[in-house]
Amino acid sequence: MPGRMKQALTASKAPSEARAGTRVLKSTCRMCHGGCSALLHVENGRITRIEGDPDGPLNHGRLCPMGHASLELVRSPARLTHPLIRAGARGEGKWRRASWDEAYDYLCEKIRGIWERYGREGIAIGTGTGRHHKHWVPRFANMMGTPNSGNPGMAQCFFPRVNVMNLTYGQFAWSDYRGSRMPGVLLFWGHNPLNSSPDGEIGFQVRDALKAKPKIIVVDPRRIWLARQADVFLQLRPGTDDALALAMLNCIIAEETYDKDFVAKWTYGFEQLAGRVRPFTPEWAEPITWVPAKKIRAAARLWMQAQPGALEWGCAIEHTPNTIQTVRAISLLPALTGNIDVPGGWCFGMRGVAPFPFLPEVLPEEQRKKRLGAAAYKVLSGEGSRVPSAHMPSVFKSMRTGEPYWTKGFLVFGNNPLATYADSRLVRDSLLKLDLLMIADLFMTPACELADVVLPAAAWPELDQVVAMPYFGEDVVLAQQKAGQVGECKQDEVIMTELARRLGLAHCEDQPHAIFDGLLRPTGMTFKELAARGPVKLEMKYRKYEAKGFATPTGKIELYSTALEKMGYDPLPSYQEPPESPLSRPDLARQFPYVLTTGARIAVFYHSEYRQLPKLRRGAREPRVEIHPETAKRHGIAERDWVVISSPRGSIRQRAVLSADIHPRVIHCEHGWWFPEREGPEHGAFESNANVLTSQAPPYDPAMGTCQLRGLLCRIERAP
Ligand SMILES: Nc1nc2c(c(=O)[nH]1)N[C@H]1C(S)=C(S)[C@@H](COP(=O)(O)OP(=O)(O)OC[C@H]3O[C@@H](n4cnc5c(=O)[nH]c(N)nc54)[C@H](O)[C@@H]3O)O[C@H]1N2
Ligand SMILES: Nc1nc2c(c(=O)[nH]1)N[C@H]1C(S)=C(S)[C@@H](COP(=O)(O)OP(=O)(O)OC[C@H]3O[C@@H](n4cnc5c(=O)[nH]c(N)nc54)[C@H](O)[C@@H]3O)O[C@H]1N2
Ligand code: SF4
Ligand SMILES: [Mo]
Repeated sequence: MPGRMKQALTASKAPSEARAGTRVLKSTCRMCHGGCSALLHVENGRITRIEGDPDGPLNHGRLCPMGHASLELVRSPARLTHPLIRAGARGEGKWRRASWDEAYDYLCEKIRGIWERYGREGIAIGTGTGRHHKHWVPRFANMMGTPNSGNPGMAQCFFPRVNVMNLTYGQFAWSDYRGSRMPGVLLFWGHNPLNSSPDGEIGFQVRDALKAKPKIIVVDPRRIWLARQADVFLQLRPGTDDALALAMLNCIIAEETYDKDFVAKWTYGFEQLAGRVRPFTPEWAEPITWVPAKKIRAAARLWMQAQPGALEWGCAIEHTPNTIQTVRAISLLPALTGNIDVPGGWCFGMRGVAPFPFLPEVLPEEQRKKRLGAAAYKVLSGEGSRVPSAHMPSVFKSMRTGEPYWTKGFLVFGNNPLATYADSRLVRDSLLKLDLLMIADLFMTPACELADVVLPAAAWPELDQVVAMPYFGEDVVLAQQKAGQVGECKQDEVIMTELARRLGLAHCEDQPHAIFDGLLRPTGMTFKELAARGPVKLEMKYRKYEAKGFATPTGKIELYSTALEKMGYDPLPSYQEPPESPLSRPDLARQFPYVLTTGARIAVFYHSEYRQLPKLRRGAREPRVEIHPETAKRHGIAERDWVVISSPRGSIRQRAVLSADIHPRVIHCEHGWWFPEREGPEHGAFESNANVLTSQAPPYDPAMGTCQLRGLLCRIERAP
């Protein structure tokens, strides 16, 4: 190990004592995006216990309810254990058991047939949110020669923030909880990390940071637990975050509370930004956002006064068609404070692992140009993106219509498309048109029921992987270790590698462990060494930009984005009313008078997952809709009544939870619902699923192709 690196790493202690005859492996929980260190106890090749690792740098021995249910996941009798090939008509739910050889042969023959008739772009590759194999999917797509890979996140989750931060700051920034001081103020913007622990930002760290009693500002249509602790709570109308952020910028600039020296030295385009936000006063924002102007001012002042501050933002700001400008506006709030890359502020990570070999170079140029969305949405699919992805509404359209060409095959590694993409019925209609649908999953989901081939995937304690957290910060490097195997389940990376070998693709000889070792090269360790040693934490260095500037075209934080301008987009943040809202569609609002938001995370489920696990299902037996008591009364709805929630797309039912914590004009539905306990093939997939209500139709975000998942219109009535 290089000397410098050796010093930077903090070793962890040996595993805690185990029963005689038991091996204890150090691994990393991935029941969510992951990052909590866990100990896997193994007896006779079987996992017998999973517990938090006291040496875990992010969790210090703790696990959340989902982490505690890991063993139940491994042992669930509902797990898929061997490959299945469709035996009846598509979607009929009839299957025959197949060997892996048979499944691979079937897939390779179908794939070659599609290549011959429709070209390499005739197959799209899909996945879900950041699981262990998230990078392997776009890599596999490049190897397959298809420009089209994607997932229901990308345009709708995290990548608007990642790409905007790259364009604006040159790198993604994270809140700093390990410096010589804690943040003086935490701004939680559409984000509840205590429930969600997203992207390797573990909620336990945020919980610990609260002990230092920072000032708290919360921007949320619901009075979540954090809002109860807050000094200022801005209860906004869903989908109007852009207007609110512009008004805060207006306030900071008009009151001249910004750090003038830092702004002059390290930012680009201040005068243009000041000119842009001048009309967007808090008084202008009040009727749009429903937040009183004086509260907007109070939030802007507190943010500037209580520095250093950390911005904690979530996916709520990525669920409208003005995502990029919304994220841009919010991202500039820390820049004006000057507290960038300082202890207790917003910091750049130490990037402890080597760049992942995505292999963009093996995708021929003429294929890259065919990426669906590439011409229109350059921040999602083109030069503005870190991990270019296809525009998924366009991919589904190409399945249905053959425009601009046919997508005939869809190979999916870990996603339940009927649950998590907008407009579930449209997604089903699209999938039914395919010649080949393959899904690798842990369970037989309603989407699997539509497939030709279903492959049994390994769960997190059954696989090896390098985990670098948080995403695009990579300050902590951890290993996941294979501690057992259920049935014939295989790890996704192994399935992709074997398919590549049988299809004779470029780089098919690369083995997963060689790639793990390559990623770990900067640490001087091999995967085996990391696994034996346990988690390592890189020593944090601050104000890294002072040496080389920011990695943007001007070397400064681009308040005015020259990169966005070059791509033909607005270089300054702007406001756009969501396309389906009380202001933009007053005609529709007469029939659908409430503003709908969906999918605020709950502690027991991960999107459409874990409804099979009794320990977690006990925490939320049925889908729940949150309604203000006054609103409920108007419709004769009592606590626990079944409620029909309707949008212009369709209707679902969920159980009423009456709560004064939600804005009276806002309705919140849980997302991801289906009922594994119900008969297939549908398993109630369209009964209570929030995405029956959402739409993947245009307009989209002009740079990112994002559609509207929150802030839509709806109505409610008591179910008969
Ligand atoms: N337990 C659990 N953890 C998860 C997940 C899960 O499904 N379950 N999913 C993972 C994934 S992929 C992600 S992206 C993260 C997401 O996690 P977070 O980014 O924390 O997002 P949410 O929990 O969806 O929403 C946070 C808050 O946004 C509020 N909100 C709703 N609409 C709006 C709006 O228009 N504007 C504003 N400002 N706020 C709004 C909600 O009321 C909610 O309290 O969680 C990850 N972690
Ligand atoms: N209405 C609405 N829709 C939303 C959201 C919302 O807030 N509201 N949130 C959006 C966001 S932010 C995101 S990121 C997406 C998330 O969407 P997804 O990540 O696609 O979530 P799921 O549909 O639950 O897909 C996960 C599937 O993968 C399986 N699985 C779990 N682990 C593995 C594994 O290791 N290998 C394989 N092969 N399979 C595995 C699970 O059993 C499950 O069936 O949803 C989006 N959809
Ligand atoms: S926060 Fe995520 S990684 Fe940590 S225990 Fe819970 S599910 Fe596992
Ligand atoms: Mo997400």
